[in-house]
Amino acid sequence: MSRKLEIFGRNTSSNVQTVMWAVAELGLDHVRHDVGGAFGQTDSPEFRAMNPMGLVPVARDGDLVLFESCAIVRYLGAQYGTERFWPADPIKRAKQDNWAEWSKTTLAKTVIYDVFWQLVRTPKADRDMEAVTAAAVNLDAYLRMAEKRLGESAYFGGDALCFADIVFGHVLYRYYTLDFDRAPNPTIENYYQRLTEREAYAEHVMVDYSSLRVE
Ligand SMILES: N[C@@H](CCC(=O)N[C@@H](CS)C(=O)NCC(=O)O)C(=O)O
Repeated sequence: MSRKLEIFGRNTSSNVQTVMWAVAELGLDHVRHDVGGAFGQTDSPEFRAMNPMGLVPVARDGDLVLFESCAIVRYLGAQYGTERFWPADPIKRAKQDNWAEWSKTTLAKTVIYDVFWQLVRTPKADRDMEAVTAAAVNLDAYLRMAEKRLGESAYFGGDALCFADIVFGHVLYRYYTLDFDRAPNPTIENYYQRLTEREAYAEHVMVDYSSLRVE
């Protein structure tokens, strides 16, 4: 079996983008296969053997097959990350992982399921705009929590990007490009601006999602 890292998943998936951004920041030799969405293939027995959920992303690294975007990012960090990206000290790492887990389960969940799905993937007539308004209030509160932390250092790990920034930062592209009312938050806006200046972020996260739009 080839040892080259393989990522399975279409580039328009925010969860695939999380993984691909990490792959690019770590400079890993890899190949990405277009799977999922219009590309299909997620119901094939071969794919289900890799991810019984039939979802992207999946990563294959030699004999190791992984699903769940954050588990993949953590693996890449542990296997290939620099000390700044994935600290060896469990306490230092846990303090960052705290924010990574929160970003995935609270922040990204709200942006993707309560806003993105309503505004992009739901026909206009069926959109629940009250849910979007409620989500915007929650997101303002969540980002003020992150603001407190990011007011202390440029990134979650200090002055360099770490794995927690990948999980937190990937969803900001959709947050800032979706058409809904956002409360101002200069600290997070400044952080996002710095991400957009990173080549890996621009290539793998700032991906046009108009092909997913239903009217
Ligand atoms: N918790 C999973 C969620 C994976 C997921 O929901 N993937 C979506 C794309 S973002 C998917 O596979 N949708 C079906 C498809 O693309 O065919 C993760 O973080 O990897």
